[in-house]
Amino acid sequence: MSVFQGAYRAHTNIALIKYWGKANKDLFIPTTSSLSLTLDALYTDSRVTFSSDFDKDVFYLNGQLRNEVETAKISQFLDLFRAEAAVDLKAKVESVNHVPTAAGLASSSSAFSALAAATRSALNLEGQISDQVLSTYARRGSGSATRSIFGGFVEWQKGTRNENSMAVRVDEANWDIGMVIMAINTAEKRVSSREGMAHTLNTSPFYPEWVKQNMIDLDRIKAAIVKQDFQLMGEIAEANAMRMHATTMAADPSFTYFEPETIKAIQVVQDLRATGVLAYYTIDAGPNVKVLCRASQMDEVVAFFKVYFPHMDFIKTTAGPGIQRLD
Ligand code: 2P0
Repeated sequence: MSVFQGAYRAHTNIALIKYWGKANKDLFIPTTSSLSLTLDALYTDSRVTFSSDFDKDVFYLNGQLRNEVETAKISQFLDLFRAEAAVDLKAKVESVNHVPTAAGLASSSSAFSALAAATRSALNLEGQISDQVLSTYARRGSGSATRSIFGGFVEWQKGTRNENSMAVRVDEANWDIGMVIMAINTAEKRVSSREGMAHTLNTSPFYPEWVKQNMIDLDRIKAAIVKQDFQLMGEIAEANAMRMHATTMAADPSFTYFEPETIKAIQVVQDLRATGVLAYYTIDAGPNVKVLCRASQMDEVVAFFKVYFPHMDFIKTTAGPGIQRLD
């Protein structure tokens, strides 16, 4: 009997310059590059065991055996590594999401980067697959997973083909950066990001402008990060998020991820900023608002928000690391 095992942790990331659309659906090549902040408080642990004793792949998430559809996605993902290692063993995948239940955050970024790293380790592929190359594997599970291989600020360079659509480290983000996440609605989203971005790309007349502007935003935010210009970084991130959401509103039929509380939270961030606190919002394919602020001012940000949202759950986090080996 042969048994191979690997276990890794990967942290979730939140994009400051968004990924919103695929140039190649099968390979997950995006229409634009994007840039994110990896977060310390939210992560996935994944353990992969390959054994000649197994006759099919099985997938446990948070201790529960998952259905065939979900397992088939995991199998396809594992096949990329099985091909590279030239092995034909079936696997047991055990993943645990350490995302506070109230977060209501999609965890596909941490899930597929943790799984990619655990599988590389189990099959002893470290010599063939560097961390950067590993990001091209993670990408095939979910686009945002590309960026979770590394910590701090990370760019996903869109590239032109499978081999060069990859993550690149930008900055460790160890300069007083925090994020406060507001759990406005933690229910399953009505339009998945995968469907939402495809529908927007296919029908929104704003989409080509989004692609052009995203390149400008990316160059500007990288310059702001290098200079550690927090205010400029926040302003660009906020504008970029709104530009992404504008494309959805101009889609046909139109849709939005915003809920009434999302708009209210945006206004609270603007009011907070008027008091002199550097705070900027970003919003993904759901109603929850994430506030980019100084780590040293996160308590102040939460206290301000509590006045308007007394029953809301808040998660405070600083920048997180890249993939980490477990055991
Ligand atoms: C991002 N989002 O850059 C953007 C901003 C949501 C809005 O990446 O189809 O789960 O698996 O590649 O990565 C969420 O989409 O989509 C996402 P797939 P994914 O973070």
